[in-house]
Amino acid sequence: MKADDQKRLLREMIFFRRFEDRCFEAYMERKMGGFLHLYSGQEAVATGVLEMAKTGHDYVITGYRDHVHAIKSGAPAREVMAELYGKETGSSRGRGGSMHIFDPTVNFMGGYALVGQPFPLAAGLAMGAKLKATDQIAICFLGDGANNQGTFHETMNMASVWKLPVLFVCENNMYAIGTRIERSTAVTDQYKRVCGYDMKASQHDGQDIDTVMEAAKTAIDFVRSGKGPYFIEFMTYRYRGHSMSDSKGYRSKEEEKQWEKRDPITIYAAKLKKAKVITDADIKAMEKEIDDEIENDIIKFAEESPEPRVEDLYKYVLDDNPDPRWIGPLQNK
Ligand SMILES: Cc1ncc(C[n+]2csc(CCOP(=O)(O)OP(=O)(O)O)c2C)c(N)n1
Ligand SMILES: [Mg+2]
Repeated sequence: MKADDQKRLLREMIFFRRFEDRCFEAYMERKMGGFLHLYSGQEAVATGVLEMAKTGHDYVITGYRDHVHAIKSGAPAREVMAELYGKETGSSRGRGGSMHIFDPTVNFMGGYALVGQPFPLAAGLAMGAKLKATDQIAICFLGDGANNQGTFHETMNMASVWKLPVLFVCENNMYAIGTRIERSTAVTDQYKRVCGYDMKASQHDGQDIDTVMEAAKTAIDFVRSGKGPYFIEFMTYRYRGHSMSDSKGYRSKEEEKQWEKRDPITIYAAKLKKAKVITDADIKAMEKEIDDEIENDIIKFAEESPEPRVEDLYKYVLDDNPDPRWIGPLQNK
C-alpha cells in the first residue's frame, strides 16, 4: 500500500475516534437524544473491511453502532452528525437518529435497532444483486450477541443454499450489553458456528488494520467471484459502555487496560512511524486538522441546521412523497 493511503487510513481512524468522542460530549450537553452506541476501540474493523470493498457500489448494512460504517461507506459525516442532532439535513432527515443512519445514495442500507434484523436484509440485497447479475456484494456487520438470534441461523442456511454474494462480518467484542459471551453462547468462537451451514469462515485479530484488510480482501474476492457467502470474525473491544447509560460494572479495569494496549490507532501509528511514513509532529497536525473539521464544519452544520417541521411529520412515510435523494437507487423496481 502506498504511503499516502496509509496516512489516509490512519487519519480516518483518528477521525472516527474523535467523531465518536464529540458525539459523547454533545449527548452529555443534551444536544442529542435517544440511544447512542459508540464505536471507539473497534475502528480497524469497519475501516479495514470497507477499504477493501467497492463502497458506494457494494451494499453495506449493520446494527445500531453504525456511524463509522455509514461514513466509511460514503455517507457525508455532516449528514450523519445532523441525523444525531435530529435535524432535517440528517441522513434520515432527522427521523431516525443514531441507530437509523441510512443513505441509499451510497448503498449504505442502515442502521437497525433490532438485533439480528440486518442478516436477512443482507441476504435479500445479495439475492437482488445476484438476480440482476451485477458484481455487487452485500456486506453485513453484526455483533457477537446478534448471532444468537433465529435470524442468524435462518439466514446462514439460505445464504449458503443459494450461494449468495454476501459477506458476514462479525465484530466479536465479547459482550452483548453487559453479558459476557461465555454466559450466553455455547460456542464462543463465532466463525465455528457457520460450519453447520457449510459456509467458508475465518477468525482474525480486529485491532491491526493490516490484518483486517488482508483477511477482508481474501473474503471479498471469494464472495465477489460467485463462490457463495463468507463469514469473517474479528476479535475486538469496545471502549465505552454499550450505550450511554452503562457504568461498565460487568468488566474489570484490568481487562480494559489490556485491550487499550492493543488500540488500533496506536498500533497503526507505531507501524507507520517505524516505517518512516509519518512522524509524531505529522500526527499532531493531523489531529488538530480533524478537530477543526469536526468543530467548525460538522458540528456547526448540525447545530445550524433546521429542525424538522411538525407539519412534515408524515413526509417520507408513504411512497407518494419520497425523499428526492432516494428515488434513484430505490426506484429500481
Ligand atoms: C431483537 C432485539 N432483542 C434485544 C435487543 C436489545 N439489545 C440491544 S443491543 C443488544 C446486544 C447485542 O450485542 P452484540 O450483537 O454483541 O453487539 P455490540 O453491542 O456488542 O456491538 C441487545 C440484546 C434488541 N435491540 N433487539
Ligand atoms: Mg458484542
